[in-house]
Amino acid sequence: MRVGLVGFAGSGKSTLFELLTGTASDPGKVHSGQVGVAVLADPRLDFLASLHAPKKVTPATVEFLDTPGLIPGTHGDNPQRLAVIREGDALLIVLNGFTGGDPAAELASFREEMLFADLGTVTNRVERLEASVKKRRPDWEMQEKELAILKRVQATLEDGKFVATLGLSADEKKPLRSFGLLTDKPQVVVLNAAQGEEIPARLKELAADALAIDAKLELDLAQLDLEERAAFMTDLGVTELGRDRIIRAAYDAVGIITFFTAGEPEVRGWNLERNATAVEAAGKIHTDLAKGFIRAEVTAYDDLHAAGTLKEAKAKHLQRLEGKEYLVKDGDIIYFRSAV
Ligand SMILES: Nc1nc2c(ncn2[C@@H]2O[C@H](COP(=O)(O)OP(=O)(O)OP(=O)(O)O)[C@@H](O)[C@H]2O)c(=O)[nH]1
Ligand SMILES: [Mg+2]
Repeated sequence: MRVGLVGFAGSGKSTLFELLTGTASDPGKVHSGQVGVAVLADPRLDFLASLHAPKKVTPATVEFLDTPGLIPGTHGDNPQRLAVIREGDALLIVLNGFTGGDPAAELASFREEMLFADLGTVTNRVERLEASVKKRRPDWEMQEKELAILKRVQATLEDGKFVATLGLSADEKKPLRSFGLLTDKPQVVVLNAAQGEEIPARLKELAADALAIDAKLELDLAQLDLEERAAFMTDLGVTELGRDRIIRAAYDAVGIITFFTAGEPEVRGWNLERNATAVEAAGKIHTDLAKGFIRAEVTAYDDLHAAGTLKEAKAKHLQRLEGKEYLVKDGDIIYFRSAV
């Protein structure tokens, strides 16, 4: 899973990138998208590790992409700057809340840039297809189908609406996939503002789930040792860090859950699309495990946690045998029986 940090120049993307991934932003890499890996702190993993005493503990991770900031005013080369994140699964829009601007207006104009960039991509393709369909090339019927969908998309964008609002089926979306349309991606809106600042009502109207973080302060805090950090947090009245909330929001926006494998060699968290099946989960680990799938032995995390020990879990028969089509739940601990 890959999430692009986007926004206007100077909104704090690179600061947030460093906070999320622990990697400093490199100006030489940002223009083509710099990738960093973030670990979601997950207490469930710690509990599983305490049960199994494994050689290795591997948390689930998400990749964040630092991208070049857009220049306000004219569209300019903003579409090219945004092209860096066309392959991402979601956008994390970072708004500047620390230099006295209006973040709601900033979000509105950023969304206009997204619409403008998508409209450019789609219009380009529509024009090519129209020319091509006229020539009645061998695959013109396929192209005509694609053209019909693209024209609906184009009209939606011209109307100032996001492609996501069209509710296209998976089949209809197929020809759109290679364009990576920005307004079809899930979004997380983050206001980068001084600690304790409220999210303005006007911003909430545009993005009900917007989150606030003081990226610079949290980055400074992250550089302290635990004791100092706790003292500073008490002084500043910080009770919850924004970093973990943001990563969790990214998981939710993309629709990713975590399942676990747990044993002596390794306790590990894995990302999985919500509503994926047991055999798809096996495929995340290894294609052979999916091919030879026999059964999944599944324990719900909450049940195991309530039982407290592996022995107690066994006595209570918490483990269920599930087939290929079982829909994996967030927190499931799975052992795959496989013939390969
Ligand atoms: N006061 C304050 N300053 C911040 C905050 N976040 C970032 N800054 C400062 O704002 C400036 C720009 O931050 P960056 O993280 O580089 O912003 P950016 O979005 O990556 O900028 P571009 O890459 O140029 O688009 C830096 O000097 C940061 O130290 C914040 O939450 N509060
Ligand atoms: Mg930057």
